[in-house]
Amino acid sequence: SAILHQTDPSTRLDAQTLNYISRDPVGVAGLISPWNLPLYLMTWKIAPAIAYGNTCVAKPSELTSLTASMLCDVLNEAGIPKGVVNMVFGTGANAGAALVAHKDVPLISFTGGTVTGRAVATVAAPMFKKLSLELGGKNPNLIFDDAQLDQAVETTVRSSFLNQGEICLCGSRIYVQRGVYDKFMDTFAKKVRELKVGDPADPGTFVGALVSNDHLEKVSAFLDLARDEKAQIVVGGNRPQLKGDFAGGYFLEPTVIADVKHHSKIQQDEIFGPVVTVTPFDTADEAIEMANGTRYGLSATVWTQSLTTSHSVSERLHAGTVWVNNWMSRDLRVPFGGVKESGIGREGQDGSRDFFTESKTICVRAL
Ligand code: TXE
Repeated sequence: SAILHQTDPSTRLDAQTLNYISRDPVGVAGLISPWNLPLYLMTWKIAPAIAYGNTCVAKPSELTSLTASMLCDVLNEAGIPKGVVNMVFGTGANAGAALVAHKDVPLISFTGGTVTGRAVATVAAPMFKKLSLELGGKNPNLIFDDAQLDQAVETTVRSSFLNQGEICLCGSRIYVQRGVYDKFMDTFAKKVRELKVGDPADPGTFVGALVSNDHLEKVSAFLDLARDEKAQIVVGGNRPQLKGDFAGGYFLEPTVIADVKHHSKIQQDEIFGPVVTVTPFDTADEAIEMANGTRYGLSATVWTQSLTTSHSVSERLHAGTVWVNNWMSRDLRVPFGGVKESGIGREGQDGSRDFFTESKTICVRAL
Protein backbone atom coordinates (compact mmCIF):
# COMPACT_ATOMS: atom_id res chain seq x y z
CA SER A 1 0.00 0.00 0.00
CA ALA A 2 1.22 3.51 -0.75
CA ILE A 3 -0.55 4.89 2.30
CA LEU A 4 2.25 5.63 4.75
CA HIS A 5 0.40 7.23 7.65
CA GLN A 6 -2.75 5.47 8.72
CA THR A 7 -4.53 5.96 12.03
CA ASP A 8 -6.66 3.10 13.28
CA PRO A 9 -8.05 2.54 16.79
CA SER A 10 -6.45 0.03 19.20
CA THR A 11 -8.04 -0.91 22.51
CA ARG A 12 -7.14 -2.73 25.68
CA LEU A 13 -9.66 -5.26 27.00
CA ASP A 14 -7.51 -5.67 30.13
CA ALA A 15 -3.84 -5.38 31.14
CA GLN A 16 -2.89 -8.35 28.98
CA THR A 17 -5.23 -8.00 26.02
CA LEU A 18 -4.70 -5.63 23.15
CA ASN A 19 -6.88 -5.18 20.07
CA TYR A 20 -5.50 -3.51 16.98
CA ILE A 21 -6.58 -3.14 13.37
CA SER A 22 -4.60 -4.13 10.32
CA ARG A 23 -5.79 -3.46 6.80
CA ASP A 24 -5.46 -5.61 3.68
CA PRO A 25 -6.11 -4.58 0.09
CA VAL A 26 -9.37 -6.05 -1.24
CA GLY A 27 -7.81 -7.33 -4.50
CA VAL A 28 -8.76 -6.38 -8.06
CA ALA A 29 -11.04 -3.32 -7.90
CA GLY A 30 -13.60 -2.99 -10.71
CA LEU A 31 -14.08 0.74 -11.39
CA ILE A 32 -16.84 1.94 -13.72
CA SER A 33 -17.41 5.61 -14.54
CA PRO A 34 -19.87 7.72 -16.58
CA TRP A 35 -19.33 10.20 -19.44
CA ASN A 36 -20.15 13.48 -17.77
CA LEU A 37 -16.95 14.16 -15.78
CA PRO A 38 -14.77 11.39 -17.21
CA LEU A 39 -11.39 12.34 -15.76
CA TYR A 40 -12.62 13.54 -12.35
CA LEU A 41 -14.86 10.55 -11.70
CA MET A 42 -12.36 7.93 -12.86
CA THR A 43 -9.32 9.31 -11.02
CA TRP A 44 -11.48 9.70 -7.90
CA LYS A 45 -11.72 5.91 -7.90
CA ILE A 46 -8.30 4.88 -9.19
CA ALA A 47 -6.27 6.94 -6.70
CA PRO A 48 -7.54 5.44 -3.42
CA ALA A 49 -7.91 1.97 -4.96
CA ILE A 50 -4.21 1.72 -5.80
CA ALA A 51 -3.06 3.78 -2.80
CA TYR A 52 -4.53 1.09 -0.56
CA GLY A 53 -2.67 -1.62 -2.43
CA ASN A 54 -5.34 -2.87 -4.84
CA THR A 55 -4.89 -3.27 -8.56
CA CYS A 56 -7.78 -2.14 -10.70
CA VAL A 57 -9.65 -2.77 -13.91
CA ALA A 58 -11.21 0.53 -14.94
CA LYS A 59 -14.06 0.75 -17.46
CA PRO A 60 -14.78 4.29 -18.67
CA SER A 61 -17.98 5.24 -20.49
CA GLU A 62 -17.92 4.29 -24.17
CA LEU A 63 -18.63 7.97 -24.87
CA THR A 64 -15.35 9.11 -23.31
CA SER A 65 -12.76 6.55 -24.41
CA LEU A 66 -10.28 9.19 -25.59
CA THR A 67 -10.16 10.82 -22.17
CA ALA A 68 -9.49 7.45 -20.57
CA SER A 69 -6.83 6.66 -23.14
CA MET A 70 -5.08 9.97 -22.39
CA LEU A 71 -5.25 9.11 -18.68
CA CYS A 72 -3.41 5.85 -19.47
CA ASP A 73 -0.61 7.86 -21.06
CA VAL A 74 -0.36 10.01 -17.94
CA LEU A 75 -0.31 6.96 -15.66
CA ASN A 76 2.46 5.38 -17.75
CA GLU A 77 4.40 8.66 -17.67
CA ALA A 78 3.96 8.77 -13.88
CA GLY A 79 5.58 5.33 -13.69
CA ILE A 80 2.57 3.35 -12.39
CA PRO A 81 3.84 -0.26 -12.63
CA LYS A 82 2.38 -2.40 -15.42
CA GLY A 83 -0.70 -4.33 -14.36
CA VAL A 84 -1.67 -1.99 -11.51
CA VAL A 85 -4.17 0.09 -13.50
CA ASN A 86 -5.81 -1.78 -16.39
CA MET A 87 -8.13 0.28 -18.56
CA VAL A 88 -10.70 -1.71 -20.52
CA PHE A 89 -12.71 -0.11 -23.29
CA GLY A 90 -16.14 -1.27 -24.33
CA THR A 91 -19.86 -0.84 -23.85
CA GLY A 92 -21.57 -1.15 -20.52
CA ALA A 93 -23.59 -4.17 -21.55
CA ASN A 94 -20.44 -5.88 -22.79
CA ALA A 95 -17.23 -4.86 -20.97
CA GLY A 96 -19.04 -3.33 -18.00
CA ALA A 97 -21.26 -6.31 -17.33
CA ALA A 98 -18.35 -8.76 -17.74
CA LEU A 99 -16.32 -6.83 -15.18
CA VAL A 100 -19.16 -6.77 -12.65
CA ALA A 101 -19.77 -10.52 -13.05
CA HIS A 102 -16.11 -11.56 -12.96
CA LYS A 103 -15.43 -13.98 -10.10
CA ASP A 104 -11.94 -12.56 -9.46
CA VAL A 105 -13.14 -8.97 -9.01
CA PRO A 106 -14.32 -8.71 -5.37
CA LEU A 107 -15.09 -4.99 -5.40
CA ILE A 108 -17.10 -2.72 -7.70
CA SER A 109 -17.13 1.07 -7.51
CA PHE A 110 -19.77 2.32 -9.91
CA THR A 111 -20.79 5.84 -10.87
CA GLY A 112 -23.65 6.29 -13.28
CA GLY A 113 -27.39 6.25 -13.61
CA THR A 114 -29.73 4.69 -11.08
CA VAL A 115 -31.16 2.21 -13.58
CA THR A 116 -27.68 0.91 -14.42
CA GLY A 117 -26.71 0.96 -10.77
CA ARG A 118 -29.61 -1.37 -10.05
CA ALA A 119 -28.43 -3.77 -12.80
CA VAL A 120 -24.91 -3.73 -11.34
CA ALA A 121 -26.17 -4.41 -7.82
CA THR A 122 -28.35 -7.28 -9.05
CA VAL A 123 -25.23 -9.10 -10.25
CA ALA A 124 -22.73 -8.01 -7.58
CA ALA A 125 -24.80 -8.45 -4.42
CA PRO A 126 -25.33 -12.25 -4.68
CA MET A 127 -21.57 -12.57 -5.28
CA PHE A 128 -20.98 -10.71 -1.99
CA LYS A 129 -18.82 -8.10 -3.68
CA LYS A 130 -17.98 -4.85 -1.94
CA LEU A 131 -20.15 -2.31 -3.75
CA SER A 132 -20.18 1.47 -3.92
CA LEU A 133 -22.90 3.07 -6.09
CA GLU A 134 -22.82 6.79 -6.88
CA LEU A 135 -26.03 7.25 -8.85
CA GLY A 136 -28.42 9.91 -10.10
CA GLY A 137 -29.63 13.02 -8.35
CA LYS A 138 -32.58 15.42 -8.41
CA ASN A 139 -31.12 17.93 -6.02
CA PRO A 140 -33.19 20.64 -4.30
CA ASN A 141 -31.88 24.21 -3.95
CA LEU A 142 -33.76 26.01 -1.13
CA ILE A 143 -33.63 29.82 -1.14
CA PHE A 144 -35.07 31.44 1.99
CA ASP A 145 -36.36 35.01 2.39
CA ASP A 146 -33.21 35.86 4.38
CA ALA A 147 -30.78 34.54 1.74
CA GLN A 148 -27.97 36.78 0.51
CA LEU A 149 -29.93 37.01 -2.74
CA ASP A 150 -27.26 38.33 -5.13
CA GLN A 151 -24.91 35.54 -4.09
CA ALA A 152 -27.71 32.98 -4.23
CA VAL A 153 -28.66 34.01 -7.78
CA GLU A 154 -25.07 34.05 -9.03
CA THR A 155 -24.25 30.62 -7.62
CA THR A 156 -27.63 29.20 -8.65
CA VAL A 157 -26.85 30.04 -12.30
CA ARG A 158 -23.76 27.80 -11.94
CA SER A 159 -25.47 25.07 -9.91
CA SER A 160 -28.23 24.96 -12.54
CA PHE A 161 -26.29 24.99 -15.81
CA LEU A 162 -22.60 24.11 -15.26
CA ASN A 163 -21.51 21.38 -17.71
CA GLN A 164 -24.91 21.86 -19.39
CA GLY A 165 -26.54 20.58 -16.19
CA GLU A 166 -24.87 17.21 -16.84
CA ILE A 167 -23.60 16.89 -13.29
CA CYS A 168 -25.47 14.66 -10.85
CA LEU A 169 -24.91 17.35 -8.20
CA CYS A 170 -26.67 20.14 -10.10
CA GLY A 171 -29.47 21.81 -8.16
CA SER A 172 -32.23 21.14 -10.68
CA ARG A 173 -35.19 21.89 -8.35
CA ILE A 174 -35.10 25.46 -7.09
CA TYR A 175 -37.48 26.28 -4.22
CA VAL A 176 -37.81 29.98 -3.35
CA GLN A 177 -39.57 31.37 -0.28
CA ARG A 178 -42.49 33.52 -1.36
CA GLY A 179 -41.12 36.78 0.07
CA VAL A 180 -38.25 36.82 -2.48
CA TYR A 181 -39.77 34.68 -5.23
CA ASP A 182 -40.50 37.51 -7.68
CA LYS A 183 -37.20 39.26 -7.06
CA PHE A 184 -35.30 36.00 -7.42
CA MET A 185 -37.14 34.99 -10.59
CA ASP A 186 -36.58 38.39 -12.23
CA THR A 187 -32.83 38.48 -11.57
CA PHE A 188 -32.26 34.77 -12.16
CA ALA A 189 -34.19 34.76 -15.46
CA LYS A 190 -32.30 37.83 -16.66
CA LYS A 191 -28.93 36.22 -15.94
CA VAL A 192 -29.94 32.94 -17.57
CA ARG A 193 -31.05 34.77 -20.72
CA GLU A 194 -27.58 36.32 -20.88
CA LEU A 195 -25.77 32.96 -20.83
CA LYS A 196 -23.91 32.27 -24.07
CA VAL A 197 -24.65 28.95 -25.76
CA GLY A 198 -22.09 27.73 -28.28
CA ASP A 199 -18.46 26.84 -28.82
CA PRO A 200 -17.21 25.18 -25.62
CA ALA A 201 -13.68 26.42 -26.44
CA ASP A 202 -14.85 30.04 -26.41
CA PRO A 203 -14.21 31.42 -22.90
CA GLY A 204 -17.42 33.46 -23.19
CA THR A 205 -19.52 30.33 -23.61
CA PHE A 206 -21.34 29.00 -20.57
CA VAL A 207 -23.49 26.31 -22.17
CA GLY A 208 -21.93 23.93 -24.69
CA ALA A 209 -23.44 21.00 -26.53
CA LEU A 210 -25.04 18.08 -24.72
CA VAL A 211 -23.08 14.84 -24.92
CA SER A 212 -25.07 13.17 -27.71
CA ASN A 213 -28.14 13.49 -29.85
CA ASP A 214 -29.81 10.70 -27.87
CA HIS A 215 -29.27 12.67 -24.69
CA LEU A 216 -30.55 15.89 -26.31
CA GLU A 217 -33.70 14.03 -27.36
CA LYS A 218 -34.15 12.65 -23.84
CA VAL A 219 -33.79 16.10 -22.25
CA SER A 220 -36.01 17.75 -24.90
CA ALA A 221 -38.80 15.27 -24.13
CA PHE A 222 -39.08 16.87 -20.69
CA LEU A 223 -39.70 20.24 -22.37
CA ASP A 224 -42.50 18.71 -24.45
CA LEU A 225 -43.94 17.34 -21.21
CA ALA A 226 -43.77 20.79 -19.63
CA ARG A 227 -45.81 22.21 -22.52
CA ASP A 228 -48.31 19.34 -22.28
CA GLU A 229 -48.67 19.94 -18.54
CA LYS A 230 -49.22 23.68 -19.13
CA ALA A 231 -46.16 24.52 -17.01
CA GLN A 232 -44.57 27.88 -17.76
CA ILE A 233 -41.28 27.92 -19.66
CA VAL A 234 -39.95 31.23 -18.33
CA VAL A 235 -36.59 31.13 -20.13
CA GLY A 236 -35.22 29.03 -22.99
CA GLY A 237 -36.85 25.81 -24.14
CA ASN A 238 -35.52 26.00 -27.71
CA ARG A 239 -32.68 24.43 -29.68
CA PRO A 240 -30.55 27.39 -30.78
CA GLN A 241 -29.56 27.08 -34.45
CA LEU A 242 -25.84 27.81 -34.47
CA LYS A 243 -23.91 28.63 -37.65
CA GLY A 244 -20.73 27.21 -39.20
CA ASP A 245 -18.95 24.33 -37.46
CA PHE A 246 -21.59 24.16 -34.77
CA ALA A 247 -24.62 24.00 -37.04
CA GLY A 248 -26.71 20.97 -36.11
CA GLY A 249 -24.89 20.58 -32.78
CA TYR A 250 -26.64 19.07 -29.76
CA PHE A 251 -27.37 22.45 -28.21
CA LEU A 252 -30.24 23.41 -25.93
CA GLU A 253 -30.93 26.83 -24.41
CA PRO A 254 -30.63 26.98 -20.62
CA THR A 255 -34.23 26.53 -19.59
CA VAL A 256 -36.20 27.65 -16.53
CA ILE A 257 -39.65 26.17 -15.94
CA ALA A 258 -42.21 27.43 -13.39
CA ASP A 259 -45.60 26.12 -12.25
CA VAL A 260 -44.52 22.47 -12.34
CA LYS A 261 -46.61 20.16 -10.17
CA HIS A 262 -44.73 18.27 -7.46
CA HIS A 263 -45.64 14.84 -8.85
CA SER A 264 -44.79 15.71 -12.44
CA LYS A 265 -41.99 13.63 -14.00
CA ILE A 266 -40.22 16.96 -14.57
CA GLN A 267 -39.97 17.38 -10.80
CA GLN A 268 -39.38 13.72 -9.94
CA ASP A 269 -37.05 12.36 -12.62
CA GLU A 270 -33.43 13.23 -13.27
CA ILE A 271 -33.27 15.33 -16.46
CA PHE A 272 -29.48 15.69 -16.52
CA GLY A 273 -29.53 18.68 -18.86
CA PRO A 274 -29.71 22.51 -18.79
CA VAL A 275 -33.23 22.49 -17.36
CA VAL A 276 -34.34 23.62 -13.89
CA THR A 277 -37.69 24.21 -12.23
CA VAL A 278 -38.50 27.09 -9.86
CA THR A 279 -41.23 26.60 -7.25
CA PRO A 280 -42.38 28.96 -4.45
CA PHE A 281 -42.82 27.85 -0.85
CA ASP A 282 -44.12 29.53 2.33
CA THR A 283 -42.70 27.64 5.31
CA ALA A 284 -39.49 25.70 5.92
CA ASP A 285 -41.56 22.59 6.67
CA GLU A 286 -43.20 22.81 3.24
CA ALA A 287 -39.84 23.33 1.51
CA ILE A 288 -38.27 20.37 3.30
CA GLU A 289 -41.23 18.14 2.48
CA MET A 290 -41.00 18.99 -1.24
CA ALA A 291 -37.20 18.75 -1.21
CA ASN A 292 -37.36 15.27 0.31
CA GLY A 293 -40.26 14.25 -1.91
CA THR A 294 -38.37 12.40 -4.65
CA ARG A 295 -36.71 8.95 -5.02
CA TYR A 296 -33.29 10.61 -4.87
CA GLY A 297 -31.06 11.98 -2.10
CA LEU A 298 -27.64 12.93 -3.42
CA SER A 299 -27.10 16.59 -2.46
CA ALA A 300 -28.99 19.75 -1.51
CA THR A 301 -28.24 23.46 -1.32
CA VAL A 302 -29.64 25.91 1.26
CA TRP A 303 -29.43 29.72 1.06
CA THR A 304 -30.05 31.50 4.36
CA GLN A 305 -28.23 33.90 6.69
CA SER A 306 -29.80 32.34 9.77
CA LEU A 307 -27.63 29.86 11.62
CA THR A 308 -30.77 28.27 13.04
CA THR A 309 -32.32 27.73 9.59
CA SER A 310 -29.00 26.49 8.25
CA HIS A 311 -28.65 23.77 10.89
CA SER A 312 -32.31 22.83 11.33
CA VAL A 313 -33.03 22.56 7.60
CA SER A 314 -29.76 20.76 6.75
CA GLU A 315 -30.41 18.17 9.47
CA ARG A 316 -33.81 17.32 7.97
CA LEU A 317 -32.85 17.02 4.29
CA HIS A 318 -32.50 13.52 2.77
CA ALA A 319 -29.10 13.97 1.14
CA GLY A 320 -25.51 12.74 1.36
CA THR A 321 -24.18 16.31 1.05
CA VAL A 322 -25.77 19.65 1.97
CA TRP A 323 -24.14 22.93 0.86
CA VAL A 324 -25.21 26.06 2.78
CA ASN A 325 -24.53 29.38 1.01
CA ASN A 326 -22.27 27.68 -1.51
CA TRP A 327 -22.43 24.92 -4.12
CA MET A 328 -19.98 22.20 -5.12
CA SER A 329 -17.22 23.22 -2.74
CA ARG A 330 -15.67 19.76 -2.81
CA ASP A 331 -13.27 18.79 -0.03
CA LEU A 332 -12.05 15.30 -0.92
CA ARG A 333 -11.46 14.58 2.76
CA VAL A 334 -15.12 14.22 3.67
CA PRO A 335 -17.47 11.35 2.79
CA PHE A 336 -19.35 11.65 -0.50
CA GLY A 337 -22.34 9.62 -1.62
CA GLY A 338 -26.11 9.53 -1.71
CA VAL A 339 -29.15 8.06 -0.01
CA LYS A 340 -32.29 6.46 -1.47
CA GLU A 341 -31.93 5.96 -5.25
CA SER A 342 -28.81 8.12 -5.34
CA GLY A 343 -26.80 5.12 -4.26
CA ILE A 344 -25.07 3.29 -1.46
CA GLY A 345 -21.70 3.77 0.23
CA ARG A 346 -19.43 6.72 0.78
CA GLU A 347 -16.11 7.47 -0.89
CA GLY A 348 -13.64 10.15 0.22
CA GLN A 349 -11.02 9.82 3.03
CA ASP A 350 -12.30 7.34 5.63
CA GLY A 351 -15.05 6.29 3.22
CA SER A 352 -12.42 5.34 0.64
CA ARG A 353 -10.18 3.75 3.26
CA ASP A 354 -13.00 1.51 4.55
CA PHE A 355 -14.19 0.67 1.05
CA PHE A 356 -10.85 -0.09 -0.58
CA THR A 357 -9.44 -2.15 2.31
CA GLU A 358 -10.57 -5.08 4.39
CA SER A 359 -9.92 -4.27 8.02
CA LYS A 360 -8.76 -7.10 10.28
CA THR A 361 -9.10 -6.89 14.05
CA ILE A 362 -6.19 -8.64 15.76
CA CYS A 363 -6.58 -9.39 19.43
CA VAL A 364 -3.35 -10.29 21.23
CA ARG A 365 -3.13 -11.60 24.79
CA ALA A 366 0.24 -11.29 26.49
CA LEU A 367 0.85 -14.64 28.26
O1 TXE B 1 -24.54 6.52 -16.97
P1 TXE B 1 -24.73 4.98 -17.30
P2 TXE B 1 -24.06 7.61 -17.99
C1 TXE B 1 -25.11 9.64 -13.27
C2 TXE B 1 -26.01 10.75 -13.76
C3 TXE B 1 -26.64 10.15 -14.99
C4 TXE B 1 -25.64 9.15 -15.49
C5 TXE B 1 -25.06 9.63 -16.76
O2 TXE B 1 -26.91 11.07 -12.75
O3 TXE B 1 -27.82 9.47 -14.62
O4 TXE B 1 -24.62 9.01 -14.48
O5 TXE B 1 -23.92 8.90 -17.07
C6 TXE B 1 -21.47 1.45 -17.75
N1 TXE B 1 -22.98 -3.22 -16.25
N2 TXE B 1 -24.02 10.22 -12.54
O6 TXE B 1 -25.14 7.82 -19.01
O7 TXE B 1 -25.43 4.71 -18.57
C7 TXE B 1 -21.39 2.45 -18.87
O8 TXE B 1 -20.66 1.90 -19.95
C8 TXE B 1 -21.85 -2.55 -15.98
C9 TXE B 1 -24.03 10.08 -11.08
O9 TXE B 1 -22.69 7.23 -18.47
O10 TXE B 1 -25.27 4.45 -16.06
C10 TXE B 1 -20.64 3.59 -18.19
O11 TXE B 1 -19.25 3.32 -18.16
N3 TXE B 1 -21.58 -1.30 -16.45
C11 TXE B 1 -22.69 10.43 -10.51
C12 TXE B 1 -21.20 3.56 -16.78
O12 TXE B 1 -21.77 2.27 -16.61
C13 TXE B 1 -22.52 -0.72 -17.23
C14 TXE B 1 -22.04 11.62 -11.10
C15 TXE B 1 -22.29 4.59 -16.52
O13 TXE B 1 -23.23 4.45 -17.53
C16 TXE B 1 -23.74 -1.38 -17.56
C17 TXE B 1 -22.13 11.62 -12.53
C18 TXE B 1 -23.94 -2.69 -17.04
N4 TXE B 1 -25.04 -3.38 -17.30
C19 TXE B 1 -23.11 10.97 -13.21
N5 TXE B 1 -24.46 -0.54 -18.36
C20 TXE B 1 -22.65 10.62 -8.99
N6 TXE B 1 -23.67 10.26 -8.25
O14 TXE B 1 -21.65 11.07 -8.51
C21 TXE B 1 -23.73 0.58 -18.52
N7 TXE B 1 -22.56 0.48 -17.85
